[in-house]
Amino acid sequence: MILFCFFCFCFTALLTVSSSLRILGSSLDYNCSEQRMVARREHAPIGPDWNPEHEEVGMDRHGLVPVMNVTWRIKADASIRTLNGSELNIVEENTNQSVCLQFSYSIKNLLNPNYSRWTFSLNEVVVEPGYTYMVSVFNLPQPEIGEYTIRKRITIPGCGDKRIQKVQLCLENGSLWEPNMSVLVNTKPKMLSIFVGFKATQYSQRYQVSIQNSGFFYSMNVSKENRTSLNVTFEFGLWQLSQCEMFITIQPFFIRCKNECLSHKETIDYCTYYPLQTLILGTILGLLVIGSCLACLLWRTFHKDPPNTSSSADKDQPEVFQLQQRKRVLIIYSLDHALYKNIILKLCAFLATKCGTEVVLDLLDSTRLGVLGSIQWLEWHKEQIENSSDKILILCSRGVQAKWRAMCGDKQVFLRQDACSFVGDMLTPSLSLLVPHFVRATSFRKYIVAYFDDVCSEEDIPSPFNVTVRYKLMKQFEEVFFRILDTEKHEPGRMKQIEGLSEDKYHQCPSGRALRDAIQAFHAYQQEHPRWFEDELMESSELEVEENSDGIYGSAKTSTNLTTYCALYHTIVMQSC
Ligand SMILES: *[C@@H]1O[C@H](CO)[C@@H](O)[C@H](O)[C@H]1NC(C)=O
Ligand SMILES: *[C@@H]1O[C@H](CO)[C@@H](O)[C@H](O)[C@H]1NC(C)=O
Ligand SMILES: *[C@@H]1O[C@H](CO)[C@@H](O)[C@H](O)[C@H]1NC(C)=O
Ligand SMILES: *[C@@H]1O[C@H](CO)[C@@H](O)[C@H](O)[C@H]1NC(C)=O
Ligand SMILES: *[C@@H]1O[C@H](CO)[C@@H](O)[C@H](O)[C@H]1NC(C)=O
Ligand SMILES: *[C@@H]1O[C@H](CO)[C@@H](O)[C@H](O)[C@H]1NC(C)=O
Ligand SMILES: *[C@@H]1O[C@H](CO)[C@@H](O)[C@H](O)[C@H]1NC(C)=O
Ligand SMILES: *[C@@H]1O[C@H](CO)[C@@H](O)[C@H](O)[C@H]1NC(C)=O
Ligand SMILES: *[C@@H]1O[C@H](CO)[C@@H](O)[C@H](O)[C@H]1NC(C)=O
Ligand SMILES: *[C@@H]1O[C@H](CO)[C@@H](O)[C@H](O)[C@H]1NC(C)=O
Ligand SMILES: *[C@@H]1O[C@H](CO)[C@@H](O)[C@H](O)[C@H]1NC(C)=O
Ligand SMILES: CC(=O)N[C@H]1CO[C@H](CO)[C@@H](O)[C@@H]1O
Repeated sequence: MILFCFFCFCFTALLTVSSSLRILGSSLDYNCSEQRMVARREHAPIGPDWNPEHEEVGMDRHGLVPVMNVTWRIKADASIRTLNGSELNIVEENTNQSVCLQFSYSIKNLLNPNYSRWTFSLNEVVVEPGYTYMVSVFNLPQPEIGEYTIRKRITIPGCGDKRIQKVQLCLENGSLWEPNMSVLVNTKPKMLSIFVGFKATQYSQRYQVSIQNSGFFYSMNVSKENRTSLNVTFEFGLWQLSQCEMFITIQPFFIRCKNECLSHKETIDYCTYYPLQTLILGTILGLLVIGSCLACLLWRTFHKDPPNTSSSADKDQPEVFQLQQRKRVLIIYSLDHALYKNIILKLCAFLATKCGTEVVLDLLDSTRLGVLGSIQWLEWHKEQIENSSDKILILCSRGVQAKWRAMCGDKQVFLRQDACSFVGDMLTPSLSLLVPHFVRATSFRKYIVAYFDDVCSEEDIPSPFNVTVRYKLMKQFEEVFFRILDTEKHEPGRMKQIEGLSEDKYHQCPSGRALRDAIQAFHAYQQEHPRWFEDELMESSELEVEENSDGIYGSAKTSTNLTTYCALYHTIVMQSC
């Protein structure tokens, strides 16, 4: 027989300060220290033991709070006749809050009428999730010497545990909230809208929904009011996005955890929603048709101030969020050598950290490149740039000149670094896409042609770019940066300067120093290996393997039709000169 010692017992209780550790149904707190009901005796009962089958932790019957039941058994021993009761102590380990109860009873028979051991239980001691309690029980009276106390530690699980997660306290802490977030991505021309829907819970009135990636962070607050599900929609211009991955977070504000509640996160890859663009081919053919009027446009561009395209482009930008726009620059280059690649990467780091410019580089955008493929990737960025004040920086080098000549019918070049790179040669498709665009008067301002004069020379600049300013890096880096900013360095009556970008100062910051070291390293290598470029060229025999693999030469094929364009271009240049 189990005797439930729940409040119907005659026990001695002393009132102390209120605490969260208490016995349900009672407003009393219990403390035995003042009154020892039974003095120590020579003939004392031996200790009790725990009932191993007993579930200790659960909810109270109203489902409001977590509770603990403590159950112990009396050993069927002759000393049972001296038994006068039991004392139970529960101490919370961190705060030493305690409850102590004395139970008074006497037993004549070794076993209860059911022929099993006498069992006592204190039910529904209110406890806190995550707290640890030391529970101890001994029988009364205690022996004169020593003690027969049994002890155990009971750790109450957190709200995540099935046994207690439904208690009010845990619900108010968000333990059962499943937002069941649904995300819908909608692509419109130049726009991306992201719908986030989720289930609200009665215990949190407010929710903060945010979306972010490395470049931006937007958030919206929504109130539940009397709805059961909520939704928010974010809208972006595609130009705002530099990474495929975005993180959506729903932060609830529950009654109990307030600002520290667990948030729910989801990652989306919007690139997978982006429809494939029409192929570059159409663009090129279209441009060839326009080609007949290129000569006069080119001529005009050459002889008057570049037109201001940025003002009209700005209008196209979505105004959903007033985000201060960072200047963005797409870098076109050739992977001539591992050391040259290092220069490019260091330049990107310098542009990003020192100049606050957003850099678009194939090597750093592998996810999107993988999704879109090289042609679509370029086409996409070109479109972005056309519709904004962003710029394209063309870095000329031996490889750029060689590949341009190959496009115009010279010997094909295949560089080792291209073969190693996951995207292959990006320069050839870039040139075939950009050169026709470049010669259009309105696009003139978008292009900045430059080369590192320590490791490249003016001869490395493909002839289409002869008509424009060709900047030497890092000597004229400041001018390049002014071009990126769309500002004139020289204005009537004054000359602007930016601190720390001049040739003798740029390496004073860590990213600038890394860039200078990279340039010097390649320069030194070139001194030692005058035939470095030839060494980087791959023989056609080495290429057999690559021919079959996709990617690299797929794009080269597109460019063969540019040969027509080369011829056309040469005639234009000659006419205009
Ligand atoms: C004795 O045990 C039976 C079955 O286990 C139970 O139904 C009954 O209530 C018990 N008797 C007492 C007095 O507890
Ligand atoms: C028990 O009560 C006495 C007097 O009320 C008090 O001095 C003592 O600190 C209490 N003990 C505990 C463990 O709360
Ligand atoms: C505690 O005892 C009560 C009364 O017998 C019972 O209803 C409840 O389920 C027990 N709780 C646990 C966690 O065993
Ligand atoms: C048990 O305690 C009561 C007082 O509560 C006392 O009268 C009685 O003698 C005690 N019995 C034994 C066996 O100690
Ligand atoms: C709790 O009691 C133990 C032993 O009595 C003591 O060592 C410890 O410092 C106490 N902790 C607090 C928080 O009072
Ligand atoms: C989540 O929502 C979907 C559809 O909106 C529904 O089919 C599913 O059962 C929901 N899941 C949960 C756990 O509510
Ligand atoms: C949303 O609520 C949070 C927390 O109260 C606050 O910090 C933030 O500024 C709010 N955001 C907006 C957009 O109102
Ligand atoms: C709650 O819903 C009722 C209709 O169901 C509507 O009349 C009331 O305005 C709503 N309250 C709030 C605070 O939105
Ligand atoms: C989004 O929430 C609005 C109310 O804020 C509601 O009218 C609309 O139906 C919801 N849309 C969806 C798709 O759930
Ligand atoms: C309530 O939620 C917060 C945040 O998830 C958690 O840190 C805390 O432990 C929870 N409280 C309980 C009692 O589980
Ligand atoms: C472009 O300039 C380079 C060197 O500055 C020169 O060798 C080449 O002939 C020029 N090309 C044209 C088409 O003018
Ligand atoms: C894809 C494409 O348009 N290829 C064309 C390239 O040019 C040759 C002749 O110049 C055409 O036959 C191809 O169709």
